[in-house]
Amino acid sequence: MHHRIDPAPRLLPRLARSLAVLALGMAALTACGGGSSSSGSGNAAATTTSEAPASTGASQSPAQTLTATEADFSISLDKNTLPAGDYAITVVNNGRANHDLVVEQNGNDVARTDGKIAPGKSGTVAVTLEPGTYVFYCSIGNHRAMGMELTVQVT
Ligand SMILES: [Cu+2]
Repeated sequence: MHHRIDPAPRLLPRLARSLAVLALGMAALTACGGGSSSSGSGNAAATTTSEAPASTGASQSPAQTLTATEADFSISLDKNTLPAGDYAITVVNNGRANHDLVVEQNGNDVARTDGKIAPGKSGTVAVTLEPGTYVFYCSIGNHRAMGMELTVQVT
């Protein structure tokens, strides 16, 4: 019986000490909290570094180039097959009238040149083409009806 009672009084001081150590540890952690701003900025720097490869991955698909040549009154492209993707379209006006280029999908204009293009000048259109049918046309006057309309298949 005596042997069973003895251990208990020994445990209590040990528990008290453990709690005291825990309290000290908590205090130390709290004190470290003030210095966590420096380690926080370190984490931010690491995050910025890790984002660099991600942005590189996003730019892995550079815009494909396409040239649309316009005349009075026609539109022609320098490519017959257009795989889906981002495009930087150069619009060259070889005509004597002002022209522009509008990209239409399902009856909705999705991209266009920034204003009209004077004779001998060129413009650009940035557009993402999805698989399907598009129409490239000139929106100036009655040019579309006069032939400045081109159906384009994107695959
Ligand atoms: Cu035109």
